[in-house]
Amino acid sequence: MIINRKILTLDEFTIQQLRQFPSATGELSSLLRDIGLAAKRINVEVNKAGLVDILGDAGSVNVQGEDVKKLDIYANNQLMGVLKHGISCAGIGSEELDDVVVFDDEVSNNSKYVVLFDPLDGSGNIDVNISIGTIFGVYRRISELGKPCTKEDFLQPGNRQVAAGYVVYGSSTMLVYATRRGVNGFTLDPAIGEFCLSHPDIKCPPSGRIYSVNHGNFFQYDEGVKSYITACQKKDKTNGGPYTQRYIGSMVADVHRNLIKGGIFMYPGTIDKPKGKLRLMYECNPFAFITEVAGGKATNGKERVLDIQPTELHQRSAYFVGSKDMMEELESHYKK
Ligand code: AHM
Repeated sequence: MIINRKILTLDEFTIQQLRQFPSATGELSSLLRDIGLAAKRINVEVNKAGLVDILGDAGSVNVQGEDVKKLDIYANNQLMGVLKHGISCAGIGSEELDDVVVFDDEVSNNSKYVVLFDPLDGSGNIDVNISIGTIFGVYRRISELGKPCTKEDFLQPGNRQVAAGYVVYGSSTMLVYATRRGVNGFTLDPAIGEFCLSHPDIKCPPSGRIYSVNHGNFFQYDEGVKSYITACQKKDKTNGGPYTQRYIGSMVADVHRNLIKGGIFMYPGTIDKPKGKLRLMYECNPFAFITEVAGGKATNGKERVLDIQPTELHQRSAYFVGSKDMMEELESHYKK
């Protein structure tokens, strides 16, 4: 009799990982399972977006000065809810909220972690049925256990993340998370409502043939970026011909594709916005962590993203992330 290969669910996988560390408390595994639960709830609403009256602006403007969509608020509340009621999280910071939320109760004050997240990235694409995503970074708090967490717990450089991940709501829904031990991807099986391990030990190919950038801003970019983009277009037959340009405008989907296939994603600063558009704490740091664990690189054009000391929660950063060799070629154009 042939017995089907065992499919590991997210919960089974995190428990197996935990067993390798007899002294581990299970708080991180529990936190990842909480985020998985929120992701499933968000997924249900994202899938209904074309059917129910949930589309459109909620009528408010977030701290970045952008219109807030109803699904953004829903996703934010789901994540906040699971993390507040779980046992692992002392507080959260969200792209949608002006300030951090400290869960000041007995369990939370004794929890080891704080989480920063962008509940629904690429939400401008909801109305047109294009993939969107959730991004999160997990930090061990530096304030004293037993007391409420503090702002300093959140303003840590990305290299202090203990885990980071994202969910892409696409042709299938996937949750990918990284710890320092590796990156693993889980696809949601709608039949059983579980994330199942589908992409074990993801490695970012050292090189690729895809570059992702908003070409409309080309003349606003600095010379290093323009020179690299031109080089991507001028690759000749000896090195496989010009690279392919792919830009969805939904970072989770763009970076996910490049992580799997090999490629580079760029959101450079422009003349008008020298720090670009993307948020260091909610978008850049989690993907920098995931990509580095997978073997790739992430910089702001000058320094490693994970080494930037944040000064404010909502700060922006120019951003380049992807396959190691492609990132190094970009850096050589910057040096020139
Ligand atoms: P959002 O926070 O409004 O969703 O914006 C973030 C998104 C990223 O997912 C994407 O890479 C970028 O904005 C696209 O911006 P642009 O349209 O300027 O190229």
